[in-house]
Amino acid sequence: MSKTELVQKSFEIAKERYAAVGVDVEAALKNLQKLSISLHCWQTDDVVGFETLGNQGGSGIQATGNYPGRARNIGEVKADIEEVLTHIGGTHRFNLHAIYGDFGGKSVDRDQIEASHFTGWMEWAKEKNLKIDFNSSSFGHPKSGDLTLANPDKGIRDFWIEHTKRSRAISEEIGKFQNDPCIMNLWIHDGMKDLTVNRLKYRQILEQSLDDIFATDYKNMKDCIESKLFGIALESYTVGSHDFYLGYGAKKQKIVTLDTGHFHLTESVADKISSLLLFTPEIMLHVSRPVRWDSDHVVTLNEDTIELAREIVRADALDRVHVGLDFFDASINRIGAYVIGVRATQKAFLQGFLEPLTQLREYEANGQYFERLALLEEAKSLPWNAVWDYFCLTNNVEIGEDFIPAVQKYEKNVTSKRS
Ligand code: RNT
Ligand code: ZN
Repeated sequence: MSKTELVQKSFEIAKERYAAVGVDVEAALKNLQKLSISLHCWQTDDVVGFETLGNQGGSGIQATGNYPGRARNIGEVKADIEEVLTHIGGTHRFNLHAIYGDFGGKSVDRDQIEASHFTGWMEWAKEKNLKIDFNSSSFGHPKSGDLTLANPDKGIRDFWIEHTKRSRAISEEIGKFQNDPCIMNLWIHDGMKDLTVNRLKYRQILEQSLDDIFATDYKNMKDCIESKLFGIALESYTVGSHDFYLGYGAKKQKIVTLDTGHFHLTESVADKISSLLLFTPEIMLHVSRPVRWDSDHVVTLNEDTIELAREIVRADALDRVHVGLDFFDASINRIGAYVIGVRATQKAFLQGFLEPLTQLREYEANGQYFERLALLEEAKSLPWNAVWDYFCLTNNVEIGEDFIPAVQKYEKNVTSKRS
């Protein structure tokens, strides 16, 4: 039997198994097809970007590894993303950072960036049927230091306020151009390596800076604010903590970004979805994988990711949740890293879509908790993978591990030739 026939046959069997527990597999496939994942640009080049000075390092984030083949210019980033897209089904988005502008070899400081630096990206994205999301970049700059928007020094603070305002204006232009809101994420590393006696003061400054930044209302972009537990060399205090942004987001109706690597390792990010849905307008996700700390490992199909996806599906909140990825592993093939991470995220959502929710909720309503737990357990081994293979087949992308040689081929022909 050919692989195609095998996949089709397994799919037909899976469909019946799922129907027996009340799950409509075709509906699940439709939902998966609609799931648009924002591909972060920064896995292509280890978060370096294209400013003439280059990322100056530091500022709380760090890519580790020196696997050959990093993208060195905009053309290479585009080529790499185009390659990634050939291995994943669905229609997706592309998440740009401000430092990835097309500065034409000129030194354009962060308080000088304009939409014109991103028109090339916009045109390319349109051609590739991608929608663009955007991020202001506070890190890796001579003025980054330990404090940016929360800096008591007005000169430095104003520089970053200007950068962030411009990032919002650029996002608005992108949103207009693509006729779809550009989701702009604001993450700053601000914090302290050692103990501070001014926790309140920096948070007050940050609140004021944000109020100033958000004073202009836009129609074609949406603001997200991303918290963090700690950054490298900023271990003792983070100004933009989860409590801070949760409070700010609830009060000012801003989208709170949940980066799955930004919490205590035993804290459930999945559990936060249902609360945020009640008090903030929408949710942005940075799906990542922390290994012992915010290590930004490639997303895999682990329990945390599956539970996160399930919670979104259970809350019927797909139209209010933006799914983006955030990892940067410089120690393995970077294109392979994307393909693994996107496919793992899709698999997690597919498992969410295939959950026998009606039956589970019926058990719960009846107080049948043994039955609920039993079905939850059995659902884990229902043949979701047959549905996944069918999704890949119908999307004309590799089935299972067949994407490995495809990625190897690109490495041989393209990335291995970069010095
Ligand atoms: C850092 C945050 C942030 C960055 C990107 C590059 O810890 O997760 O989202 O990873 O903006
Ligand atoms: Zn993040």
